[in-house]
Amino acid sequence: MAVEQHVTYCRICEALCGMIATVEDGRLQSLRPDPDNPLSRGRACPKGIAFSEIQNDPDRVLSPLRRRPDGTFDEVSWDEALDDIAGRLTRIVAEHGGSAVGQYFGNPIAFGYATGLWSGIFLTRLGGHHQYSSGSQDINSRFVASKLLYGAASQIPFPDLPRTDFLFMLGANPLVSHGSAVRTPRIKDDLAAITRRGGRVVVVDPRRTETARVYEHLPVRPDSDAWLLLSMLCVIFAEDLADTTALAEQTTGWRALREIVLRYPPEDTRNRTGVEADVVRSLARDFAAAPSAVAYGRTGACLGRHGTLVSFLLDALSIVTGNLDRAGGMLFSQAVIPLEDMGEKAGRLTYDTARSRVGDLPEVISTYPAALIAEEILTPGDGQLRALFVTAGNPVLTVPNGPMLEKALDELDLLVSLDLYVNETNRRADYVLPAATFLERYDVPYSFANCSPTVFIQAAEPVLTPYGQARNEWEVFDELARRMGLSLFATGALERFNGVLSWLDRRGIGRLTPRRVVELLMRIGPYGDRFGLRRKGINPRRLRDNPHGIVLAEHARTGIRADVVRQPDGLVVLAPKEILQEVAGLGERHPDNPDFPLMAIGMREMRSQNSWMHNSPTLMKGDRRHRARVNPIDAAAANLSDGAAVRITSPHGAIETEVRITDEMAPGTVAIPHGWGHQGGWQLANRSGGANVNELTSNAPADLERLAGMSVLNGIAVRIEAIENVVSR
Ligand SMILES: Nc1nc2c(c(=O)[nH]1)N[C@H]1C(S)=C(S)[C@@H](COP(=O)(O)OP(=O)(O)OC[C@H]3O[C@@H](n4cnc5c(=O)[nH]c(N)nc54)[C@H](O)[C@@H]3O)O[C@H]1N2
Ligand SMILES: Nc1nc2c(c(=O)[nH]1)N[C@H]1C(S)=C(S)[C@@H](COP(=O)(O)OP(=O)(O)OC[C@H]3O[C@@H](n4cnc5c(=O)[nH]c(N)nc54)[C@H](O)[C@@H]3O)O[C@H]1N2
Ligand code: SF4
Ligand SMILES: [Mo]
Repeated sequence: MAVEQHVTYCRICEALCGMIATVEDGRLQSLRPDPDNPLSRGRACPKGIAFSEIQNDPDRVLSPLRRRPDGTFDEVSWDEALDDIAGRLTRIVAEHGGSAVGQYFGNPIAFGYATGLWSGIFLTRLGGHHQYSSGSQDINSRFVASKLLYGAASQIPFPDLPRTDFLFMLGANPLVSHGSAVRTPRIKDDLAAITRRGGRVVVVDPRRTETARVYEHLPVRPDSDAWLLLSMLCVIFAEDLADTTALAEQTTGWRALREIVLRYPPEDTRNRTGVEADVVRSLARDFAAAPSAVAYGRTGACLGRHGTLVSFLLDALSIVTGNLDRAGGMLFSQAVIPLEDMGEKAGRLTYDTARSRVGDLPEVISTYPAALIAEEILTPGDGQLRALFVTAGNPVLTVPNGPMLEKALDELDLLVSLDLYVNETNRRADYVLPAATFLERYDVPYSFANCSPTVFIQAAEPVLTPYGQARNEWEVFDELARRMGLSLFATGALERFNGVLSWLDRRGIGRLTPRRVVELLMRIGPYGDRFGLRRKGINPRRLRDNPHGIVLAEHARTGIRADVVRQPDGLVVLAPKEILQEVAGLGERHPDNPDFPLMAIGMREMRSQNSWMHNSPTLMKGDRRHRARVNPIDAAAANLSDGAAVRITSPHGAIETEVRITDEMAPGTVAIPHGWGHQGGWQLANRSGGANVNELTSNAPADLERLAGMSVLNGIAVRIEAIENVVSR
């Protein structure tokens, strides 16, 4: 028997930990952490190790499935599936135009280089505009803040963790999430090192999280961060703690920002945030006085009613204190593979160049809020959505108002999904097409991998031949185009993507594959070998010879603001009109309602990954159940005991689940994990119970965050009641 060891890396979350795969006769035996990966150095989390159970899952979809009228699936050949899909798409486009076709791509797309690229080109080639992603439930508010500040939506500045003296962390729980929009696989060590060298880590969170427990916890009312940050900035300006030299050199509009924030002294925002004024004052002073400091936020910053504003103000805090673009502060992300740079240069990473048909919300990098999909399907008229691809996503569980979306999907003329499983979304699909796992494909990371304090690159060859009939997603889109008689690279299709592909195409480099594209970009990028002109530069061969990855620079570059900011004179814009308006409208939509006295927020669990790892026996071992976390005071008020079955009701829906009573929650606040309540082809997940928290959230256009069209998933008004006849176990 041939037993092989392959060096690879995990692509479940942004840490991208190095892994060693043991393969025997073409089957994966196990995964273990790679001790020789320079960044993760032998660390991985339980999900990474347990991915072997996803790879080998008997419930995995391994051949194309076609849905019968009774809702069950038949296995069909790729040819049958692709011919039928191509034929139906051709008819839909002929009858209704390309604008009737759309796609939703989910979170796992961010961890491969090819799928997003090719599926996007395919949709553009058809003339489709209905582009949606998990981003509107995750990070689009961050992109918009970056567009407003730096003129570049893809510019995601990140904390220089190895060198900072003060990390102000708001709405992130990296000891569980392993870091998002900052790539540091050993984030536990990185945080510990900050306090070890005498620095501080302050965690602003309504819940005393796993991270908050280890560091300084500042509890805050859900969805009140905008007021907290305005007050911190107010103190910094009012007490002359701002670094006006840096402001004059790096920014425009800071005086206008100062004027606005001076209206929010901490004494006035206390009722909103629940944070005492003297606490805000000393925090602001300490942050400004620290030798270096950085403010960082993630989903807890992005998913409230003012997600774009909060992301903006977090950056402003670092900038105003002179901590932008310097060691220990907030660093600009910089690509090794400059795909986004090309997009920025070509002006393709747009914001608000168009508005949605339903809801009048802005486009963010050519995507619209996924919360609108249901209404876009159900609303007749020009541009009505009639055919949808769902690639690596499960929006019925992850997008607000899952039940409405689920019903709307049935109204589509064609629903096609590429996935590893039959999930709660694609069980409604006409076709479920088996996708290759990350171990079955070549990869090299870009996008979020650019948010790395250490500049690093690693490419991974496939570890396994795809199981069954699984295929790379990009090849499926390539093949569909071929069967529809379309050339993906004819004029027009490239418009959205940037000049680079047409540039490559014009140079006649042969058949364009995504791998060719990234390898070319890598070679002409800032660390590339320029086809031999730069002797130490990287090229595909060097990556192959160094499978554990290559450290390109110990520290990400500083002093690059003028090169990366795409605003006039390379200056950061601190008072864009969108933000001024947003501040002016603060509080207009505060959901005070005596029928719903509690505020629900989200939480992530160590052994879950959004909705899709609940079929792994190892991860589901022990007492794994869906439980809402409730403070003892609120539990007593509702007469709940620990483990009680409860009904949680919001103005938009109701779910039934169980409670865990814990003082890690502040009174008045409830935390509910998302991604539960399964009814797919994953049998263990189905048996594990729980409920879909997105039955409580709203998809009404008026309820979405205004600047980025973000789903509001935190700060949901709810009430909680015991269910007398306890649900059977
Ligand atoms: N209430 C609430 N809702 C939330 C959140 C929250 O905090 N609260 N968080 C939001 C966030 S941050 C996110 S990112 C979204 C996630 O939203 P989604 O991306 O819609 O959902 P996932 O659960 O990540 O589903 C991923 C799907 O991809 C499949 N998959 C995994 N790997 C691959 C692959 O390599 N190829 C293919 N083709 N398929 C693959 C899985 O089987 C699964 O069906 O959820 C959001 N929803
Ligand atoms: N184990 C595990 N890891 C994951 C995932 C997973 O599902 N499981 N998902 C991955 C994905 S898709 C993402 S996007 C990242 C997310 O990475 P993180 O954002 O670091 O993860 P969360 O645990 O959601 O942290 C958000 C925090 O915000 C807090 N919060 C909620 N509302 C508010 C608020 O109004 N104000 C403030 N200040 N805080 C608030 C929550 O209590 C929570 O602790 O994690 C990734 N990593
Ligand atoms: S933290 Fe876990 S899930 Fe994320 S990349 Fe590392 S091993 Fe994979
Ligand atoms: Mo996410």
